Amino acid sequence: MLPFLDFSEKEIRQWHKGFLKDCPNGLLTEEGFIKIYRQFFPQGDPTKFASLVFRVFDENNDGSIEFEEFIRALSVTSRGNLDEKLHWAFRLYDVDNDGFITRDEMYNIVDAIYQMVVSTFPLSLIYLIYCMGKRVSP
Ligand SMILES: [Ca+2]
Ligand SMILES: [Ca+2]
Repeated sequence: MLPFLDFSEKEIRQWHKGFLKDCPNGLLTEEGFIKIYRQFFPQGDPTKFASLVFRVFDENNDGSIEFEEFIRALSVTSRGNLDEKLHWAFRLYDVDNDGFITRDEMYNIVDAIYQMVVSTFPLSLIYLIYCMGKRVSP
């Protein structure tokens, strides 16, 4: 089906089945994406973070995540090599897509993470995520 991925055909079929269950028309909207995040972070507000991640998933920028985009992002974030993961994370931070991560973009993502996890995790963990993020900047 999609031979360039690190998933077996069986795994891809399973993901596809789950994807179609959540999105019968084969398209995951930003709203639907945020809803998924809400299930994982019911205490916080993941809206901002989910929107930022949505941007990276939606590679062709058409406002929805097709299954191919979904599985590709999943493949990179779970099984990609370090370069692929860093590249992916860089795109997450570089909101205006100009190839640089500015201080504002860094604050933006930290703020998004903070809103999402503030009531779920202790502050020390948020700081840790922030430090991990710093290592991604060029
Ligand atoms: Ca898309
Ligand atoms: Ca930028």
